[in-house]
Amino acid sequence: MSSHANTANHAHPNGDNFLTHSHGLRSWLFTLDHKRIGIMYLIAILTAFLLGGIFALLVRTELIAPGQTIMTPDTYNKMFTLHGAVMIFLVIIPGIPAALGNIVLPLMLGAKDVAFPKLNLLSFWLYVFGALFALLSIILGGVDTGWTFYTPYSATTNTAVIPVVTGAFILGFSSIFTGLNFIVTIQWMRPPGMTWFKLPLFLWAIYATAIIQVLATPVLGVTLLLLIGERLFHHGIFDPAIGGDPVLFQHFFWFYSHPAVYIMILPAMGVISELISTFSHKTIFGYKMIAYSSIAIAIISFLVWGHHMFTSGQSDLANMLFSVLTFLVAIPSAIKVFNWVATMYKGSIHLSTPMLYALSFIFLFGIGGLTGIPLATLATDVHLHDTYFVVAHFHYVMMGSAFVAFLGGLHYWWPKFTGKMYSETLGRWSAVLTFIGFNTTFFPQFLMGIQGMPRRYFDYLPEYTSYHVASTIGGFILAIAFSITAWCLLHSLFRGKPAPANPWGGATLEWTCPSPPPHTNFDETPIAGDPYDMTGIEYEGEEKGWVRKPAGTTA
Ligand code: HEM
Ligand SMILES: [Cu+2]
Repeated sequence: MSSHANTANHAHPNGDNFLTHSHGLRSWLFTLDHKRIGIMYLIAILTAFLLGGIFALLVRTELIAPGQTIMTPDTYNKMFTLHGAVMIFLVIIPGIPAALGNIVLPLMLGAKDVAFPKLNLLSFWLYVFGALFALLSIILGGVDTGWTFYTPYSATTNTAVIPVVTGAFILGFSSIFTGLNFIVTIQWMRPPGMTWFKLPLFLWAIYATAIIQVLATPVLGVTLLLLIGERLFHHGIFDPAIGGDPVLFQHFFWFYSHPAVYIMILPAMGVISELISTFSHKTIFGYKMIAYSSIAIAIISFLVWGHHMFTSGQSDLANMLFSVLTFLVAIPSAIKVFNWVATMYKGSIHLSTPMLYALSFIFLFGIGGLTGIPLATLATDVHLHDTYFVVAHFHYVMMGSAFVAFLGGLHYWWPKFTGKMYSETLGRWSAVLTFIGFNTTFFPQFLMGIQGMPRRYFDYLPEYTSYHVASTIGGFILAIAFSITAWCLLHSLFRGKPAPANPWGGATLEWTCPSPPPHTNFDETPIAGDPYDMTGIEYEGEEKGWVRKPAGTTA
């Protein structure tokens, strides 16, 4: 039996919480409080998302008709490069771990902070610094290599490759330090009672992600340094004109970037495990399998990079092995989906805003994951490679899954760290509209991809027009949906009702401390029980939220 504290509904004795604990800009910029660092990440990441979103809308507007619409081909190349680089390196990779993870991880552990608070602050500043470097390239005229920086083009183009690549290099350190910090925190700071198999699944996912961050990111760092070296000193590693091998760059790049896609999706899966259980008011089905599958995904993710290079002239044997290994990823992914559905089965499902995002995730990840299979199949990939089919695939997994899970998590933990409830009506509308806008944008891209529309092209044949028009309209629906989300959340800060400690009925430890939590989270280290034990958690109205009744007092 778990012994969660029951006092949580009452504000902290002296009314102190981490938001009011100290005042002034300096108290934020140099804070060592993981919650404040998480919030600063959140603001930075959402700002980057706004910027990346504007680039996306410009790209989609250009593509609404064949020929030139609003920008020149050169500007178009820079626009999709910036869009991709900003969204991947500044939004999706740090989104869940650095922002939500920072806010929630110590709370879920009943801990006062992460293991290395100063390193945490350093990670944040490295993020800001790296982002500024990357954006400096805009002032310097932009970059046109695509987010993949493929050589030899990236070694020879006269656009601002070096600042962006340096930015990505610095961001890599931010990611590595966050990973290290989280590994040590989860390893050493679990409270009494929290054995490995009592660890919330979000934390298993963060742990698995952190391992990838620490092991894969250095490879990207070295690769990017070599690329900078190639440009500055022409040492002939990647550029065939001076004796280099451009395919080597692809190997190095994907050796990081495939695992990186799991840096994006694993934490998302972790969020979904929490949401599905809480909003079904049921213990999670197949806890151990979900936990093991996170680790399995992390391991397999290192063995499949070659599936990005089936058409690069790689040997047939390598192609076959990478194809088979890629199919393996489907197994742990499917295990998770099965367990989420089984958790909902006969649950008492509440379609609150975060749950709508979770359901969207399951659907969109289903499509994103399944469309990976024809890409992993040699015969079909030769046709689909470098078409819009790939673009649709990775948007279903990165935006439809990882970003939607981020939004789900944001809405789930929002009342916890802001202390405010947002409007459920607005929240649900924006979740539904996001789902509609997303599918309108990206589903047509599968269809045109199958028919041969290449990715990254400025112009296209007239027969693709209707797909592009639909896709552009979808993009603007998404823009409306995100504006509603932003309004809904910002409005709650000023007008929202105060949030109870546990507004949703979650059983993990973060719901036992007040909303917003005090500076040091918990007065005493709580004793952890089963993180998905919902027995005795009952709803006591809007003001009190869900309260765990001591054993024996419930029917
Ligand atoms: C779950 C099973 C998955 C399978 C079997 C799979 C398979 C593949 C394959 C074979 C490709 C290469 C296609 C080509 O370029 O011809 C690919 C591309 C890609 N996938 Fe997946 N994938 C899966 C999940 C994911 C996830 C979860 C993410 C991200 C969160 C992701 C992100 C990407 C990206 C970003 C690319 C293309 C990058 C680029 O060329 O710009 N995939 N996927
Ligand atoms: Cu991959």
